[in-house]
Amino acid sequence: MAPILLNCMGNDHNDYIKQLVQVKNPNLDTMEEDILYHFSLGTKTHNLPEMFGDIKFACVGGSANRMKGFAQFIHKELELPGNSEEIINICEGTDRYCMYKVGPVLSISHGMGVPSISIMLHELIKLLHHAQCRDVVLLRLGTSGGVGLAPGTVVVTDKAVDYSFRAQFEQVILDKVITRSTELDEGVANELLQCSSELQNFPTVIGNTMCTHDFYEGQGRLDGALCSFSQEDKLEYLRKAYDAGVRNIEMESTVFAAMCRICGLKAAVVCVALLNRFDGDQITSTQDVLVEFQQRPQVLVSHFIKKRLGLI
Ligand code: R2B
Ligand code: URA
Repeated sequence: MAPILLNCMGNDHNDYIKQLVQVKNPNLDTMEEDILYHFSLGTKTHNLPEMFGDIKFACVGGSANRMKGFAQFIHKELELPGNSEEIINICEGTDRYCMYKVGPVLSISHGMGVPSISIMLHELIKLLHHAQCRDVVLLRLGTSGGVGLAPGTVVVTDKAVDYSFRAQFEQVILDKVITRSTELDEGVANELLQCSSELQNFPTVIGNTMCTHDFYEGQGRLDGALCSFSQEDKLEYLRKAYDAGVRNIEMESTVFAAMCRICGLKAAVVCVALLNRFDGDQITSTQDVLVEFQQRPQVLVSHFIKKRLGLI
């Protein structure tokens, strides 16, 4: 009898460990305190398990205002008590990032580009680890340039790829370039796609997302302060990207996918295409149209969260 019992306990324990957010840094165990500088939070100054232990969805996006708006939106969608207008920025001690907690949902801004989101992710993953959160899904809600898509189309990322369409992220560590895989969670992506089919008039595709280190030259735009290639060169590159399955271009997905994967976090990227890059480079839609487009990833992710919580 005893060995069977032990075995069961072992499996439960293994499952419990698997669901925890893993950090891959032995140094953290030896530190008396961990200061999450860019969040203005710390393990000694804040009770992170009490503040964040129930988090199940960490939603991130570039703009501070948009992520505040998302927190207010999800507050209404989950029909939580209190006034969504009075929601508090947990990171008010710093203006680097903003963070709002709405029930089991965190909404955090990450700024623009790989370095900015990667700093935020180091601290977010440590925060989730220190808070002993379990079974957390990370979702990036963003904007992007569409490749062969009508403006307003939502792209759920299949693979996050680099400038040469490889599903990898290169990180310089000391004097070496380390290559990390950027595979995302297929199950979550399919769940999101299913959610999109349950919404009315919600054009959504699944496709590869190319992550670049620049908005202008890095994305083959002809309208930056610098440009050394022709319209034909640009179109040829975009066609190659399209043939490699790329449906949108943004600036954070590869490092997001790579870091989540290494730390055992399920992750997805949901970005709306603001324009079709085959048609131009400038974003010409009116402010009202852009605001509505940017709400689309929020609507989709809210539907996903409500379904996961068994509310619909
Ligand atoms: C999408 O939009 C931003 C650039 O305008 C960048 O953060 C991204 O990934
Ligand atoms: N964000 C990007 O990174 N590229 C675009 O074209 C639009 C938004």
